[in-house]
Amino acid sequence: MEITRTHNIEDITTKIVGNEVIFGGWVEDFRKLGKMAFLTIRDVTGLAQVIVKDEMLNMIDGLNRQSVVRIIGLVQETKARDFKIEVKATKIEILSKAVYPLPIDPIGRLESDIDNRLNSRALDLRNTKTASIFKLRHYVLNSIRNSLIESKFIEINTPKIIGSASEGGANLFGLEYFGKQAYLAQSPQLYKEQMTLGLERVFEISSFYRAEKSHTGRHLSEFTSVDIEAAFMDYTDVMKVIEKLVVDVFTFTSTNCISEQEFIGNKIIIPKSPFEIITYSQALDELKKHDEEVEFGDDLLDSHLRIIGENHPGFYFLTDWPMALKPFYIHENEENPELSLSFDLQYGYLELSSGGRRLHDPEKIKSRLKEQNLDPKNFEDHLKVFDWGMPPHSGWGLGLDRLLAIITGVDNIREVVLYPRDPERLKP
Ligand code: AMO
Repeated sequence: MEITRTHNIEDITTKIVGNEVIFGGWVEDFRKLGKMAFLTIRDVTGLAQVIVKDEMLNMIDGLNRQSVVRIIGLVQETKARDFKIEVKATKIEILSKAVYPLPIDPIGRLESDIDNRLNSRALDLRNTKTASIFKLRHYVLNSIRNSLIESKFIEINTPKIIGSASEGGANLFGLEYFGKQAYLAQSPQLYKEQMTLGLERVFEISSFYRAEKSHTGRHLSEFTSVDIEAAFMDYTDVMKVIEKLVVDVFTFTSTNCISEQEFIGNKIIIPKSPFEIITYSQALDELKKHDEEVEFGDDLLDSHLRIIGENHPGFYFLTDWPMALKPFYIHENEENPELSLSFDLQYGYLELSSGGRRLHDPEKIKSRLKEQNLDPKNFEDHLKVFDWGMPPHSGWGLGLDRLLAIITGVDNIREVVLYPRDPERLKP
């Protein structure tokens, strides 16, 4: 079976009228008009109209939509409204047949709910909106890498099978590892901190795992995190890094992903910087004005963040959280030890990122571990690194799937993850 092609559909243009082309794609539509038929064929670059006549009509009789064909034909001008050119087929080969009916209609004429689409995800990608979301995800990843490399960060890969918790004991997936207890990493926290000793500025983009029984549109058991860690930077410095990254990503995608924005139906608007900074205490004051009963030290609930998000639509930082609410590795504010040198980056009610300055004195880390009922013995491999010349450092972790949901304007992060994992969903 010959399978090569000479052209992608986007390259079959008015410039090559009269030429022979060989191209392949999926049958999106099929209309028979007497002794003639019109096929619309899609590949990843676009849509082409093909005119089929004479003996070839028999070949495509009964051909189901989404079957894969290879077409040899001549490029000619067309009167069709939706196309600039068409291809008059001289040969059609059926390379792969699709069943009828398909489990979902990828063209979207018949709406399928998200569960059905996720169960048939590969086919769902034949829908231009879905495909555009994942093309956009590719461009977002590309511009994140560019932004961080421009800020002199070095990309690293840390282990996902680990021997002790990186974010404390809760939400850990355990697994048996050759007779030993192992876990799936919740974040690269400990490794990225250690790497500041050798590489100073590092970043990682990878999957991490949280065994949370959450059923929201913003939590998954497996999510993609963008993490950075930087020596000689304070939390205010890494806030500038994330702000630049967000603006870079919006600028790049808003100017380079025009057709993706059209197919998705959401225009990407570059956010204004600098982002607003609201302290935790200011947030409490705002909540009290809304008659919410909150005291210093209380975590901000989803309902609280919805109120604050309404007051501050778009991106803003929430800073200076109480130490009691922060993980063991976060540095206290030396002038007011009840407060931490930390921040969350919010988009309305949605937490997009959290980060801060880290402790680099191992004795302080040990006492913080004990305060949080964690056993310093389980962190020995990590703590010894702090005796080898650990620089002061800061960093953050950003949920890539949440960023994508913001950029594409979808409510549920499952839309922007190929095969989402949640308490109910382990397959496909
Ligand atoms: P945190 O636990 O806040 O911080 O996670 C950082 C960011 O990751 C995203 N995120 C998730 N996204 C989808 N599903 C989940 N279950 C999920 N959990 C987290 C969020 C969140 O803001 N080590 C620290 C970061 C640091 O200080 O460097 C950490 O993991 O967008």
